[in-house]
Amino acid sequence: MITLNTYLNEKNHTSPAIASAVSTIANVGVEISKLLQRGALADIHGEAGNQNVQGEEQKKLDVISNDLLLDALSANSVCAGVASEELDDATPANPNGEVLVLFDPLDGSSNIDINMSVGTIFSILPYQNQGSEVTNNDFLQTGRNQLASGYIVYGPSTMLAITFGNGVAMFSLDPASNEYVLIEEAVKISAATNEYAINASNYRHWLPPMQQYIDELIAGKDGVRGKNYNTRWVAAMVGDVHRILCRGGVFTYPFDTKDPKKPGKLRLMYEANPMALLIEQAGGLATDAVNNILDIEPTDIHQRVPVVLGSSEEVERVKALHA
Ligand code: AFP
Repeated sequence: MITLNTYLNEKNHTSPAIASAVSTIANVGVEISKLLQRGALADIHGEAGNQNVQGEEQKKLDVISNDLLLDALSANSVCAGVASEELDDATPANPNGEVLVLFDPLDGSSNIDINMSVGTIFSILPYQNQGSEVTNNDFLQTGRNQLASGYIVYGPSTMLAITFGNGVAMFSLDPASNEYVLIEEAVKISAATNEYAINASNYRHWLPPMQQYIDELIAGKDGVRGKNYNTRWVAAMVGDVHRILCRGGVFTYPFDTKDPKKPGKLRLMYEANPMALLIEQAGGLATDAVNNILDIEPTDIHQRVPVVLGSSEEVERVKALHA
């Protein structure tokens, strides 16, 4: 039985600083998992009564999870600063720290109150300005610079997926010992799939190539793709990406014209980039329909981006239709 701590420290998968940051995040994940297990009894349901920088209503658990991660990472000397979906600007920590941590503390907030899967997504970047206090600009690095990325999915069991740029490992949290135990060391996504995830209620706002792609999947055996497809939608990206890492599939939150200020719903730095690295490391692809997600030059820590990721045959088809 290999625990996360053994994996991080004894198998030389990564540097001590990155291992320490991941360990801090994983420990907070145990706390969030316990709160979710108690649900309404832990007073975590309902609205917090504030809006975040994106103008979205914050749930109580968004705020609690954000505070837990912020406090724990700020107290870890390896961390130079953090950026979060729930914080307007980057928060400086130790100016001599080696890494920057970005996170979506609680992905899939609309699932909290209905006892469905939610998650925590994180991305770790090198800090290139040691000795100075971090600013937002320090975080504006492409996804290719990520030293590690991963998520914790809080479902019927709590699981953690992580990459250090050399494959994807998956762990399951043992609630008896509070240890994450390795269950799969080389996660691979099949190139072909017959499952897709999209919120189809936005169909009329999509660009014609995305409408054509989904039309093809719905046509199934009778259309150009020649096989039947099935839809799955968790409404938490963590849940959909977890399913794709487990059994393949394609997930997309594409460009849409619903709100001109939001060219896609998902955030590049703490949602799309960390998931794109996991997906690529498991043999899949991640694109905004034209460019690889990991090559997009960020201009803002909260910028949004269209996302198509998962099994390579499907992602290639979407790219071909958009070319
Ligand atoms: P939050 O970041 O507000 O929790 O939203 C979750 C999310 O960005 C992503 O995880 C889901 O795939 C997507 O929203 C669900 O969006 P819809 O509510 O439009 O289906």
